[in-house]
Amino acid sequence: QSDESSKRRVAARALAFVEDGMTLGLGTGSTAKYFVELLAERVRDGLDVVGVPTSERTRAQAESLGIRLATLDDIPELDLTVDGADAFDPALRLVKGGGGALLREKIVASASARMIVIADASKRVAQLGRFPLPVEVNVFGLASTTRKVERAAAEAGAHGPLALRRGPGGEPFVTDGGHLILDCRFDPIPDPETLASLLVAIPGVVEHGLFIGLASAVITDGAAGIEVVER
Ligand code: DER
Repeated sequence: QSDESSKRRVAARALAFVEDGMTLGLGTGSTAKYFVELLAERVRDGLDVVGVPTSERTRAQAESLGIRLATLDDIPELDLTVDGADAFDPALRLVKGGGGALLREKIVASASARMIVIADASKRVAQLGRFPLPVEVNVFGLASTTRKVERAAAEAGAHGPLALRRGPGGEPFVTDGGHLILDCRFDPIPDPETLASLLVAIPGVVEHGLFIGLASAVITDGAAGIEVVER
């Protein structure tokens, strides 16, 4: 299972990829939180970097720690994004979105020359599907979009129940972008590429948590210690 020391170790290892003067995408989640924390220590020691946060909560954390921030409008192309993942497979295909930030995370990752994923051993899977796939949808036409997502998944050989993500009080979870999230228990996901292309063709789907061809490497922490898995 995930443990905090393992998350901190993989976050620390990611710092080795950060060079002075870099523009960085700052990820979201409990592992990325350690990366931002450790990066701030290096900034206090004089490291000169600019960060583009992938969520309001990462922005708040980075700001409070004194990391210089910018937007993708200021810097349309970044050197490196460091972010977590809910699952990664041998081809470094990811499921992301457990923290609800997948849209900005994917926009920032795709604007970066490289994406380094920091993920403890519990995220390593042989096949994607065990972690529910988040699909970010527009609130308009939700029931119709939900049906289309089910049909698209079936066409891609993925089956299972979908659930609207709700907050602690039972209210629908709303993303930084003002959208809703369907958590899709498609287990397994036999053909991620086909599922990804079918999902984005649905008008009410804003984005999905399959990150394919974006991760340059995954830093993970297994029995043999820290391991950098290159694509
Ligand atoms: O929401 C996200 O995509 C996060 O990066 C998530 O995938 C990883 O969060 P964790 O580091 O808290 O497990």
